[in-house]
Amino acid sequence: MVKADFGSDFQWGVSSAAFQTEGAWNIHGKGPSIWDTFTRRKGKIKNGHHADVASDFYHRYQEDIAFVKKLHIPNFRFSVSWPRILPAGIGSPNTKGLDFYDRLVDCCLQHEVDPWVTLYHWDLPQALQDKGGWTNRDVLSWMEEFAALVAGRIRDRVKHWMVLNEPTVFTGAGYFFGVHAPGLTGLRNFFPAAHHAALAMGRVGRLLRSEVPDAAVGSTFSCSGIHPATNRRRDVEAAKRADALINRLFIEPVLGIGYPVMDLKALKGIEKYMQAGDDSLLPFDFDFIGIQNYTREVVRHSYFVPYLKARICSAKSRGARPITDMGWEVYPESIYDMIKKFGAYPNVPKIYVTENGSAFPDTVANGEVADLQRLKYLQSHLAQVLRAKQEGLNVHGYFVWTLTDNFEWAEGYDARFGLVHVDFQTQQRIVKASGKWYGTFLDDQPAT
Ligand code: GCO
Repeated sequence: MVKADFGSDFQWGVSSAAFQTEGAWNIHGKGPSIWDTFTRRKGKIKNGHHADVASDFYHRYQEDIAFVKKLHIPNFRFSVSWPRILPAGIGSPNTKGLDFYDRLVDCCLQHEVDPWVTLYHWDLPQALQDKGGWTNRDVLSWMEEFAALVAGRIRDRVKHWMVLNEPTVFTGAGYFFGVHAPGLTGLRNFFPAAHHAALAMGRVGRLLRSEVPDAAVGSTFSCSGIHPATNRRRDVEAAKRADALINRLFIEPVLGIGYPVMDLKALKGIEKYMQAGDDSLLPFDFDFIGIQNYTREVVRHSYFVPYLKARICSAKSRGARPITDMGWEVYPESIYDMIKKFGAYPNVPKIYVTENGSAFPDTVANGEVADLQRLKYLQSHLAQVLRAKQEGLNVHGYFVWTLTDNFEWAEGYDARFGLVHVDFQTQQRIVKASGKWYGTFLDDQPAT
């Protein structure tokens, strides 16, 4: 497998997110985000880790973008910290925050790296959470204000925009299970948060299209192949319900199909939060869809799980091998299946894999990190992307998650996903074997 197999217009990249990397949580006028609050709550993050410093990208972005260049990666996806540029969520902008993204975009371009921007990668301003956050329909106008401010500053140089990162995860983990910020639980939080997130994609998508006329506008969706544990009917039905929740809940309203209520009856509860006319506000003709895949899930019927009546069988309990540091089974066919699944919807113009990667325990020996499991993971997943491409499926790009080791949400710093190793004591960076491999793979002029 060589880069040329994917065609010359295939987009290659690496993805990152503000809260996981920037640190600088309270300097130069930044306001607190829901994650700053959440990481301070006892027992919420493994080992009591927080992201006050993280991988210090706010101060080290030049060094990190130099790695992107050195590894011949042509596209860098990052997110904008909303509370860094609007400390109170709305109202007066923080010039120093905007200046940071201005410098970051320029730094990318100086290195001939194309910047791809995610607007919302989960770090809502705490001031807005105090008003209900995603459960408050006003979030739509708050987010428009944020998006217009970002667009106004960098639209002349940024052509790829993503509205939300993984709405299923931030509404599910943050507003139903309470394991991510803001730590809320229950359907009375989840349903309004989910509906407003679904509406935000179209609302902000339309705004970006008018503010940035030549923009490619997208949004990113988490997805996993869902397999029934057995072919007994009740497990097959359970897998269908899990698929509706995990893979279909957000893409289908955006594509004009509506919420997948037929296959997950409990979703009917979302209708309580719908207003007249919402049916026509949900769909938006995105220029591209970002899909983010890491693993598959095996699902079994369960009477004990309310609403869903299904449970995920952990990779460990199934004896699956290999398993990553996140407890996820390595199952490369899943990425092919997801490209096929999302590509089968009508009106999906282009799919980019905007995240794929793995966490494994890394060791530094003689200044090197021989992360062969991660390397193999990337190669085996790319082979499946190529398979999809060669079958004529609609996939046009692939981004590795992620550039440097960083703050992995509730897992803290234990789960390392980077192509570049970070010593969180010294902030010293070492390119891992996987990073070197990706760099060689992408090099157009390999040394002979
Ligand atoms: C996600 C996020 C990333 C995670 C990655 C690994 O999309 O879940 O975009 O922030 O770090 O997925 O879990």
